[in-house]
Amino acid sequence: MEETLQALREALCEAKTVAALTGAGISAESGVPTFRGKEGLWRNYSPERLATPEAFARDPRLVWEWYNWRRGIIHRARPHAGHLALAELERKKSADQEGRRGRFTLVTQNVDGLHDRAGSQSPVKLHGDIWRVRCLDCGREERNEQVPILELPPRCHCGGLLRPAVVWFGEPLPPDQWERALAASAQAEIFLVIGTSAVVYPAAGLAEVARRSGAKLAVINPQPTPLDHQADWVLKGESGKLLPRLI
Ligand code: BJW
Ligand code: ZN
Repeated sequence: MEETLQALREALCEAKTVAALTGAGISAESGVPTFRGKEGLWRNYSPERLATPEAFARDPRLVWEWYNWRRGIIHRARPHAGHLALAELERKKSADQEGRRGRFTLVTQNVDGLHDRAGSQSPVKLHGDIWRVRCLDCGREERNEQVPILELPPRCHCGGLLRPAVVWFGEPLPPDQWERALAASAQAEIFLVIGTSAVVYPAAGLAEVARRSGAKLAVINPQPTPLDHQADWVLKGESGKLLPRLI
């Protein structure tokens, strides 16, 4: 493990462009539940049964109860040393390096905002933001930090139903965020995959985009992932412990 860490550390130092894709696992050590695995289930509902426009249409109150529960947990959570290490890597890479400017792009599937709170500058948010809501009728989107939202389901000034401004199954990702993620992945010399089961597309496909464009791949996860066999480095462990040691 120490050898792999050291090899990746040296490669990160050398690389001019680095991108990272994070998932729910990076927030697990902050106390935010992941989606999959038995701890990921909420009242026996899987994310595939709650995170869909059909589920919201059928029972907006039930879906909002799930989001209320998660907003409470995230509100109480704090970023940990792993989130801070990624913010630090970003600062290191954007500082002038021997006259050449490096770049680090953080792409997250998480909606919790913990990367922002750790100091990352405008991370790419592929799946939206749990602290924003959008009206089904007039389309107005706004920040909403109420914890918990008392009247469920909440309504817009226009009377329309408000939904969380997140990306559910079957919905397109925000085009501007997707474009940024694609560009960063295609340009990366090293692509880090941290705390994601890498089964939800198109996000998981970014690793393949990076690799086909010549990037080396590193996976940081205590469990196996479908990307391990194509990775140049596989670090089996928790992001809160490994990332500070790496960076
Ligand atoms: C640790 C750790 C520690 C634990 N340290 N690690 C069939 C085949 C292929 C694709 C499809 C298909 N059928 C449908 C699709 C497409 C679908 C999809 O991918 N489905 C698959 C599940 C099969 N994708 C979509 O629908 C996407 N949209 C789309 O494709 O649009 C096309 C379109 C185009 C044009 C018009 C219309 C449509 C949208 C996907 C949206 C996903 N949304 C969610 C909810 C977001 C909002 C919210 O948070 O409420 O996103 S679902 C959920 O999964 C959430 C996550 O971001 C996402 C990924 O999960 P993640 O982050 O990987 O978490 P887990 O729990 O899976 O894994 C945690 C990992 O951490 C584990 O590996 C642990 O080991 C690890 N870990 N502790 C490090 N301490
Ligand atoms: Zn409205």
